[in-house]
Formats: sequence, C-alpha cells, structure tokens
Amino acid sequence: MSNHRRKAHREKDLTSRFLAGDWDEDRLAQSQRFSQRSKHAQHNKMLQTLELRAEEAADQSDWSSLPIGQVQQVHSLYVEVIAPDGLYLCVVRKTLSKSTDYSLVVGDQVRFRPIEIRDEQGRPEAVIEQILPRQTLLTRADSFKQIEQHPIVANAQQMLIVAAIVSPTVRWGLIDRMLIAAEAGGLKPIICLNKIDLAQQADRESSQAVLDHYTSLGVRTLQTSVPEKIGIDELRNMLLGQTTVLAGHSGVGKSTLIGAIQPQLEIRIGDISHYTDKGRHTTTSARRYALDFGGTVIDTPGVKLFGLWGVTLDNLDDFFPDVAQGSAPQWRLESHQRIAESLTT
Ligand SMILES: Nc1nc2c(ncn2[C@@H]2O[C@H](COP(=O)(O)OP(=O)(O)OP(=O)(O)O)[C@@H](O)[C@H]2O)c(=O)[nH]1
Ligand SMILES: [Mg+2]
Repeated sequence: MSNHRRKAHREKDLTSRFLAGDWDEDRLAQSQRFSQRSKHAQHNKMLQTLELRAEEAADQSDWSSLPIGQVQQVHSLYVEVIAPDGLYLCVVRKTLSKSTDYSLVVGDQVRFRPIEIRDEQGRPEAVIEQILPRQTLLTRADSFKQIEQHPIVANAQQMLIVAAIVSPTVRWGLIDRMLIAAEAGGLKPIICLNKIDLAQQADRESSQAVLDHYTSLGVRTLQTSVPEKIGIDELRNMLLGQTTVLAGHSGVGKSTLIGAIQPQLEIRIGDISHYTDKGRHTTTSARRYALDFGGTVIDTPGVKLFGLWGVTLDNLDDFFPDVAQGSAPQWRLESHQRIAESLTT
C-alpha cells in the first residue's frame, strides 16, 4: 500500500521532474504512454459498468418522453449521439441489441436515457432505448457475392459520389455501382469529379462528356478542385440544408472537400504518398459533421469495391434506363455487363 502511494506521488510529478532535469525525454514519453494506457483502462472499466446497467430490463412506459438524438459516430464500445443539448456517449440497451436484427449506424435517430455518469472529459453518458424508423439506408454487400449486408449510413437524403479525375484515376464502373446503391437506398445521387487541377484540358473535356451522360439520366454532377477553388461554392449550395453522405475510393479527396466547404472543421486528410500503399485509409469510420451554414455531411472511409445489396438480374435494368432504352454509350454497356456477370457468379 505504501509503495503504491509513493508511486502515485512520483507519477504526478513527472513534468516537474523532467523540467528539473531529473528525467530525460525518453523516460518522460514512456511514462506518459503508460499513464495514457491506464487512462484507457479506466475508460474501458467505466464503459463496462455502463454496459452492465444497460443489461437491466428496459422500462418502456416513458419512451415517448425520452430525448431524441442522432448517431454521430459508432465506436467499438460506445456510440456518440448528438442531441440538441450536446454530445452523449451511449451504449445500446442489451435487450434492444438482442431484439433488432440490425446494428446502429451513423445517422440513425435514437431515443436515449441520460444517466448520472460522465466520462473523464466530462461528457454525459446515456443508454440508447430505441432506434426510430429509417427514412433511407445506404447499404453495401460485403463482397461481390452479396453474402452479408453492411449498412453504412441511415437517413441521409443525398449521396455525394466523389471520384478523382486522376490520382487515383476515375473508375466509372465504381461510380455506376454507387449510383445503384444510392437509388436502391432512397438517396439522391450527385457525382463530384475532384482534382481537376491535376488533369489536362482534353481529359477534363472528355470527363465532362461522360458527366453530361449522367446529367441526361437525371443525376446532378460537378467538377471540383480544392486548391483552385473550382466548384466549391456550387458544392456548398448543393449541400445546403441537406444531409449528405460522401462516398468514394480512398484518396479521392472526400475529407478535403468537407474541409474546403467548412474550414473550421478539423478533419484528418491523407498525405497523397499514403495512397501508393495498398489499403491505407485516412478516414477509418463514418462520422457526421454539422455545417454552420445549414446541413449535415457524413464522411466515410474509402471503398475499393462496392458490393450491391438488393440488386438482382431481374431488377438490374431498372438502374440502367439508358441500357434498357438502347441509348447507352459503350462504357455503360460494359459496366452493365460486368455487374450482371458479378450477380451470376
Ligand atoms: N491536387 C489536388 N489534390 C487534392 C484535391 N482534393 C484532395 N486532394 C489531396 O488528395 C489527398 C487525399 O485527400 P483525402 O481528403 O484524405 O481523401 P479521402 O477521400 O478522404 O481518403 P480516405 O479518407 O482514405 O477515404 C490529400 O493529399 C489531399 O490534399 C484536389 O482538388 N486537388
Ligand atoms: Mg477521408
């Protein structure tokens, strides 16, 4: 016991010992790592207590009086819910997670019960009692074989499909898949072709011709460049008052675009050299951001593949009206063909 006390006393004094020249930088860093770890352990313990409480049976009688919030981010142990009076760290009532066959995703609307606990940063905690019906749901299958459903974001009204004209080179086939997912999930798609500052004029023009075809199918499109500030105001107008999920390949500039329309948001943006390493993603989980000028955006991690959920050979042509009408250009025919093949294998 006395040993323990002495140790605790010593750890409190770390910085002064370092400043007094007692400790070198390495020892200080190592010790701070340990105290960071014990902070984590403390936090985990607190969450476990919270989960235990969440196992108690739910009292449904007062659900209608509970506050409603929106899921801002889903972590492995807890969920961040944003409510009119601020952010809550929540766990899901065990009976609720057992009774629904789906898990929470960003954008879900929930009723939650605040409890008298705060985490070490003073954030209030709560138990999620109910998930409200979803208006839209962006979903993908875990692979081209469509074995398992992966809901990504709930209740978004729009999907900003982001691609880069180069670095990484645009893949129209991936865009076609994401267009289908948007439509199948009830979201209005917008195609945003970014990084046009890096392309030759001829490539910009040929890309515009492709975008014009999508416009003829009723899809809104735009070209953007963050360093040259091209299309940023237009994008801001498209996002105004809407809930929009951004999706696309890793490194195309999704997070950068969010940072460009609202610079005060501190969003992690990747160093382009990272993208030469396979599978390196800067954004690692979906997160919702409120826009000062009105509206909400949800940043998502990059995707390489977009497995389609709820699409079969029988309804595929519904998503390719140009193919069905015989007016599709060659690349759309090829895209349709590739998706059809993936649905049969
Ligand atoms: N030249 C140029 N570079 C850009 C543009 N937009 C983004 N970038 C760069 O592209 C790189 C990747 O940007 P991110 O915003 O991290 O890409 P992301 O789509 O969020 O990537 P993930 O989070 O991995 O899915 C960064 O180095 C950005 O500076 C642009 O319009 N032009
Ligand atoms: Mg990102």
